[in-house]
Amino acid sequence: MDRFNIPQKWKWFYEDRYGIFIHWGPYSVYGRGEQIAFREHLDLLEYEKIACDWNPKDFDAKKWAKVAKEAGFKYACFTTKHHDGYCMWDTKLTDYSSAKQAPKRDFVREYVEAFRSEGFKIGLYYSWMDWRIPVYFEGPKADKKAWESYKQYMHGQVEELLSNYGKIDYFFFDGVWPRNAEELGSLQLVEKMRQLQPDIMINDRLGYDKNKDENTDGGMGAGGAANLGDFGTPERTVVADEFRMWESCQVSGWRLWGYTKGERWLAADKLLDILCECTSKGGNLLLNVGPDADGNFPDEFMERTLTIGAWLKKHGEAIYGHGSGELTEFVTHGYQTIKGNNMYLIIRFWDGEPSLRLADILTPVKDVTLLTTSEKLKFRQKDEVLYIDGLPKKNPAELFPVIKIEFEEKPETNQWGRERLWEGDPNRVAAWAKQRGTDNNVLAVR
Ligand code: FHN
Repeated sequence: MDRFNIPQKWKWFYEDRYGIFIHWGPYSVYGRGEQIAFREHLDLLEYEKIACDWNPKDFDAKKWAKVAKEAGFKYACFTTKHHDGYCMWDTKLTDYSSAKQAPKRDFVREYVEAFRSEGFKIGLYYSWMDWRIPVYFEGPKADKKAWESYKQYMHGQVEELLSNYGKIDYFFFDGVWPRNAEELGSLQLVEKMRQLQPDIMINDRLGYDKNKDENTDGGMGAGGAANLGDFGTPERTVVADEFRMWESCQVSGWRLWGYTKGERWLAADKLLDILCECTSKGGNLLLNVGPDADGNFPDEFMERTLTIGAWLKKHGEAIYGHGSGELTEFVTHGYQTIKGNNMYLIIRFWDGEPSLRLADILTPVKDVTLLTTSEKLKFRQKDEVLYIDGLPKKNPAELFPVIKIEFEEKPETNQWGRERLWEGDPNRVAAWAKQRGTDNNVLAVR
């Protein structure tokens, strides 16, 4: 049973689990991330010249889509316009676009068609913020006319993106700071978006609540609002949203989202660890890549994500299609994920012991398999503890081996299993301690 009451039209998001985030634009020419203009306080006219001359020679969205599919991604999100204001589609509302400048191409159309043809759900990213527009930062009070004109520009561009590119499944707003939902007119825009794309999912970066003036951003004004949007967007962190679906967006390098020359990279096992942590907590991972100025995915990104793709080919049932996260405490071995009557033990640390002990399991077990090798494993249950025997000494997987436990029915745990460390009723810890006694000297018979 899903933790949230998810409408059928959005089940794909909850079950696909793993998306590719593509940050690409003229900033890739500099090779120091997507925020270079702001972070290095560049002259915006100089930046604009570089941006207008930018003309990637290798960009091939079909190639991107094939790599992403092989890597096990199930949906994609592409930056149509980042904070620099450069538009990656044939917008009628400005000439600062890939269609009107050097490339003379509609990159959004090429991305949508290529990824849709490979079976991906299609996401578009759009930044409210545009560093070229002073009134975005001065706000409506400073110049009502200029504000209204920019608001119409933003709304008009989102309507273009949702009218001219077929079915769009998912929309990722970004760059809210310092505006609020009322100023952005985001709720009115959401209504229009749902008319244009009735099944679309829209994220939470719709503006701060002007009453709370909450600044819940994950960085340069993400503006994730707790009470707006169809899904939460914890950034660079894995924090389960209590009341709605959520997706953690993460960089695959150490820091920046846009292409970075000389980038340091997170290792494949660390990236897989983040994916498993998201799934075990009942959420998604949107993992980022910043293609270079010519439109190539960095080799280091492909190497790591194709390794994860190979792992997913064998172990994907432990990640895709899940309705809930871990049942009991498993941090000393790795992660648990649950799907129907099955529990998957994703083992981060292979200790080489012949048996694995899993406490607080109430439901009878039918079968246990080492998914990595498909070999059946012996098991026994006694006093709410499951013992799995016959484990190989050497780690059977290049990354994380997985043990699949098939229960007679949906697995259940007891009170201890339901509560988490240092939370809940401290008396449960006291009751556990009393089982030993109260004397602070050694009581164990040896
Ligand atoms: O400022 C942006 C940043 O460049 C990047 O696009 C991330 C991705 O979620 N969002 C903002 C920082 O929160």
